[in-house]
Amino acid sequence: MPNSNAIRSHRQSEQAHARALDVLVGGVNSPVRAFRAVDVEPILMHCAEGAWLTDLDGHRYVDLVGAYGPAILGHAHPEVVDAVQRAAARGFCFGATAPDEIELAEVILSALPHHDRIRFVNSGTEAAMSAIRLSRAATGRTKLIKCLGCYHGHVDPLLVAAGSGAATLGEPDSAGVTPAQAADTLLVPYNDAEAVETVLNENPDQIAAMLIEPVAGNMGMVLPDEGYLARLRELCDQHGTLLVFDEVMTGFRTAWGGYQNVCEVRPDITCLGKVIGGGMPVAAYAARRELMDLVSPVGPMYQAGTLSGHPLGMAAGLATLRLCRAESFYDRLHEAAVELAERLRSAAEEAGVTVQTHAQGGMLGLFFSDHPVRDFAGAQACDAGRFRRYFRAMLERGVWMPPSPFEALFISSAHGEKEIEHIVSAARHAFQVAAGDEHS
Ligand code: KE4
Repeated sequence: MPNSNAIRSHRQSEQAHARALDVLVGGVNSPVRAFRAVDVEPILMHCAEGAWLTDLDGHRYVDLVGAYGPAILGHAHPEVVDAVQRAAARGFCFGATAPDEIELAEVILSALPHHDRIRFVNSGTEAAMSAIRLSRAATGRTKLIKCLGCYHGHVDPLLVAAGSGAATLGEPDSAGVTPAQAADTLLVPYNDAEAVETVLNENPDQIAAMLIEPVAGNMGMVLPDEGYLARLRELCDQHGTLLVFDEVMTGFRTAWGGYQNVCEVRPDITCLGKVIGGGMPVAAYAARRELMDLVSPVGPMYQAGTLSGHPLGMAAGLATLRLCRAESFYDRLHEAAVELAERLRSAAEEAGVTVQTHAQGGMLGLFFSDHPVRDFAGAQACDAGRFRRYFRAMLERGVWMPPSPFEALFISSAHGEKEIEHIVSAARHAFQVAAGDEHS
């Protein structure tokens, strides 16, 4: 039974955060960690192992953030730690290609039937930025389509009504993105193929690519309607527009390879990240050879990176994917996510609270909404007050959740029965709190 740590102090976190505020913008290196959406003092972490995190004050939490996706094996998996340590002992990076880059590329491409070349970069943002440049280089067109509520990193032309952090901050357009940069990006609701058809028809021969998260994970988690992604494939083929699947979050998280192997829709370009680096800064973009051969040094599209294909990241990624390749790894993860989503839904019902839940592979979503959520407008209409109360109550009961209603939840292969029971038991209490009013 999780004991409440509401009475426990967070003094070490408070002191460290005060120090951080003097040197790091907002005391963080990524906005969501500032806990602005939940109006709670940020908590800083000391360490993590398996499904558990320990904060600076020694409080322990079952992790439902998974570092926003990478920690599919849980934290500090001994085989991954060992692989990184062995790679580090050989030197960190050489300014030259090393064998692990080749091997990780082979493993990833073996899982992506429609792609036969890949380029490693260091963040999902870089992968999306490169995919945009490649789409424009390949088509000679400039315009892009993205979905309201989908997030592809802080790429200038895509910070136009972005989801995730920007949406939480209530600033759909980011300062510093010039009108010219935003002008080429056309926005459509997620799960609305007709809107995409209209935009393509209104901009004939002008749209280089449509970028989409095949399972949306930055407006909370929203699944694609049956046939939606296949319809996007048809429309892109009709209009000579490239279909870019941003699988930075869903890649090797929802299935071996990614959601493209679940929905069986062929993207022209795939962005990857998170799991493929096992928690190290590794991302990538991949496509068929005729597209990727446009990239330097083979083709005219320039893209480079000092630390691209970093040996320690490659080692972590290889060790992680080797373990993800285990027999029925994703089936077990999916079953656990479905079971947890179902138990959370019934715990909410016991408290008289209606929630919508989704689960796919090791990702799950929970919305405080009486209606199914299938796009960003639906996610924005959810009860933010209930989310805030639920978040705080879960935190006090030792469950680490994303401090924003516009994030997905993640479980790992390290989440066993004990962790699931801990989460559900905390949730029973937290839904009671959520059901109360803001001042309860
Ligand atoms: P990074 O540049 O943060 O490595 O990746 C950007 C990105 C691209 N595409 C998708 C689908 C993503 O989910 C992300 C990053 N996801 C967020 C979580 N919603 C990272 C967490 C954060 O911003 O701190």
